[in-house]
Amino acid sequence: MTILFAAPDMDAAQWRARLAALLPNHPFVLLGEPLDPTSVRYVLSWRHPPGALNGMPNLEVIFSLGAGVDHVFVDPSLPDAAIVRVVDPDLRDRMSEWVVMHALIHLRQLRRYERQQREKVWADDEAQPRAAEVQVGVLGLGVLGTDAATKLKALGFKVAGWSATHKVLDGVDSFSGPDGLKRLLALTDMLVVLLPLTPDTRGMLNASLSAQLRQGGPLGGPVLINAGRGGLQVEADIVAALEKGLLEGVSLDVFEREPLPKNSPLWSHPAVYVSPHNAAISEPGAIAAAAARQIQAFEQGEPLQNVVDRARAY
Ligand code: NDP
Ligand code: OXD
Repeated sequence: MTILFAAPDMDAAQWRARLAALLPNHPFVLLGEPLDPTSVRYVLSWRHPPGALNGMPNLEVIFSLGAGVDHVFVDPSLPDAAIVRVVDPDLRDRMSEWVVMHALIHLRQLRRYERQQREKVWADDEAQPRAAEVQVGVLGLGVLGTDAATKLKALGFKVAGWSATHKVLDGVDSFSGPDGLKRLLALTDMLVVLLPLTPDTRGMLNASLSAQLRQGGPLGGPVLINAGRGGLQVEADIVAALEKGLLEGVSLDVFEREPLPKNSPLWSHPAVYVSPHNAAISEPGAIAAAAARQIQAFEQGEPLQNVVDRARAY
């Protein structure tokens, strides 16, 4: 019944203390510590080194310590265990706060008014579009995208979404498939991206996508807001689209390389907002408690929740 902690970037001591309190009868071992591989039944993983989970014949569940599981699938020799991801109301709400904040920043031209304040300029002649004039397109209508779409709708934005399967959401138009994506992009003034990183979605925020967004529009041009994963975007294409005027503004929480390299033009571009992959921090106490609850339920014969579909990779 050993729990193996395979998250080299995280504070192992804190996790050990949490799990010892929650599941005192389950030995907690760190990757690299002496271990009987046949005793490992559960793994807590955040970016575990590829191959590190091999040779554990009784491993049943890999708990991702984040909502995204692309870091798990990086391992080409992933053992055949269930993969469970984080679904947490606190994380969901924080993500929607970040999305709503950036939608409003672009709608209300925050950067312009910050500049005016710095320069002590009193100028109120700029047009102020209403949220109801702005069409938001949300890529990914899962746990996070659905909540963000609903909250943007409540603020008055026109909202549509795109997902692998068709959705029925009050007041939110649903698109799916490649043709649905084209149709959504052609309508969209503000693109919010809450997709997982999979072989199908990698690199899709590229030059071709920017060129398909509705040009002009109430914000003067389309805005891109991505908090899904950096691997979804081609940063050179995003910078080029800004230079060509195909994008008017950009907010990014995630990057091709993290930390974002100091020489990235995104840091200082006047139309770009950068945040350090903290749109929605997973609260470790809540995640540990959820994993412990799942382990207890699983051991009483109940099915696991939030299991990842390996074929879809999310
Ligand atoms: P979900 O699995 O609940 O939702 C994923 C959504 O993406 C679903 O609507 C799914 O469609 C859709 N989707 C997946 N692949 C495709 C595709 N090829 N074409 C069209 N739609 C697709 O995930 P969450 O909402 O919980 O999280 C989304 C992502 O957010 C995570 O994977 C993670 O990368 C990121 N994240 C970022 C954080 C941050 O701090 N920046 C924090 C937490 C998560 P369908 O519903 O039809 O299956
Ligand atoms: C993530 C998370 O997947 O923090 O980025 O949960």
